[in-house]
Amino acid sequence: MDTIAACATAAGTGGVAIVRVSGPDAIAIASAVTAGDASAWADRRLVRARIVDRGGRRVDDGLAVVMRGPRSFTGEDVVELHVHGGAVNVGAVLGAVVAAGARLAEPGEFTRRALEAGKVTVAEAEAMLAVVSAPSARAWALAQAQLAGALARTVAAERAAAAAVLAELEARIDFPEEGVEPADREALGVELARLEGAAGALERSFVAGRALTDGVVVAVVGAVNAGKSALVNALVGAERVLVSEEPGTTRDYVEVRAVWDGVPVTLVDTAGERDAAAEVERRGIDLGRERAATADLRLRVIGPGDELPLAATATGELRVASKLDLGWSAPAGVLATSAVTGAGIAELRAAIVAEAGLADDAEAGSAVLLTERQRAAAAAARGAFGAARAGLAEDAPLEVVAIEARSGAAALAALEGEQVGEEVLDALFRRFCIGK
Ligand SMILES: Nc1nc2c(ncn2[C@@H]2O[C@H](COP(=O)(O)OP(=O)(O)OP(=O)(O)O)[C@@H](O)[C@H]2O)c(=O)[nH]1
Ligand SMILES: [Mg+2]
Repeated sequence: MDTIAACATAAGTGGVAIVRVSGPDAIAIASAVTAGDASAWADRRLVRARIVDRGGRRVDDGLAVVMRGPRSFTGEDVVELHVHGGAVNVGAVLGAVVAAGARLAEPGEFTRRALEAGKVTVAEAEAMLAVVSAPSARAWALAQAQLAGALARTVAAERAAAAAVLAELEARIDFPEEGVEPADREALGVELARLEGAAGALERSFVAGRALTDGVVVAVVGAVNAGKSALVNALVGAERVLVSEEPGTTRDYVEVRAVWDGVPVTLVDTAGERDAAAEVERRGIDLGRERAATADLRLRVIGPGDELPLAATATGELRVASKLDLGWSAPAGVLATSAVTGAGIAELRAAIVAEAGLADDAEAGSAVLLTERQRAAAAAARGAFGAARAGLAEDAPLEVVAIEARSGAAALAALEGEQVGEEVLDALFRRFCIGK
């Protein structure tokens, strides 16, 4: 194992920066760059340190601390150099550390070593990433709750329940002469159904987890002149996109960001739809359609005189009537708004947040999935427990039921990050910053 180094604090100008070093040579490297004997430093005690290059010339001065493995974040010997901030100064300190034998770390490599040392689970690493990249206080609180064990406790409880069911099933398989009493069969079925439901609830929690960490993309669509751009401006409370009585004002789609109730929202204002559009406008309409197709939600704006689209409740579509102040009556069941008077705008924001699965702060303190990887594992667990439950109900051989229950338990283990492949880890740690 080689020794890695990176700046653990954000790049740029700052009072203090922390250069982190981890690996078997960390203490020797600390000795070299401080012209001292780091092996004599007490564990986890800051010491004054002058940073020098190989020729003994002063680079910077600050503080240093050694955290000996295995009682460290990575489980290896770790040294932190607290030096002056600033990209050039940090670069010079890192240069001295590398000259003394360290290699620059890859993004997330410290956390990856912590994972390999069994210090954190994959799910915890994912929660750490969500903490450092939280776009709002609400997203941060959610991520901190998972890091503090909200998800781990739930998963541990369900894994224990799954193990108990499996033990029951296996006992029946090993001693078939004892048979399975109908009452036992029913109790096992109830427990498998409960596990299926618990895994399903975890799977669904990702709607909120994703909306809070990644945000939601809302495409604003409708006929030309429906008032889409005016509505976007009203929603964000600022004049961000062009509004005019000229049909076909918006051509390229425009993305406008906002945070409502802690939910990062990207509004995509698109070119209005009309048949008689010239070539450039046509292209703009197509680009808007393509963007809208990948949005989490489409806001269909219906102005006075616009046809009410037939697809009344297309999933992922919210219908809004505009220009309420003109005295027309909006179609039934459609939220009515006015960009001019502001009527219905707050309700529309709330409806968008609710559509994203975050109507109230029900997620607070509970187990919430933060990544697609976790969601897929929860879905696999739900499917497997469901298959086991169905198998039991249909009098399938207990071996078959046990195979499904076992794969449900394995999916719960995978949710926390046991037995996940290298590609999964590569993809995860690529999203980390260097120094984490
Ligand atoms: N009275 C009233 N007029 C509005 C309202 N919203 C928009 N308008 C007017 O309707 C016209 C079209 O508004 P836009 O927001 O540009 O409409 P759009 O749907 O973005 O139009 P395109 O970009 O051309 O597709 C403008 O003259 C606006 O001033 C409203 O709530 N009340
Ligand atoms: Mg427009």
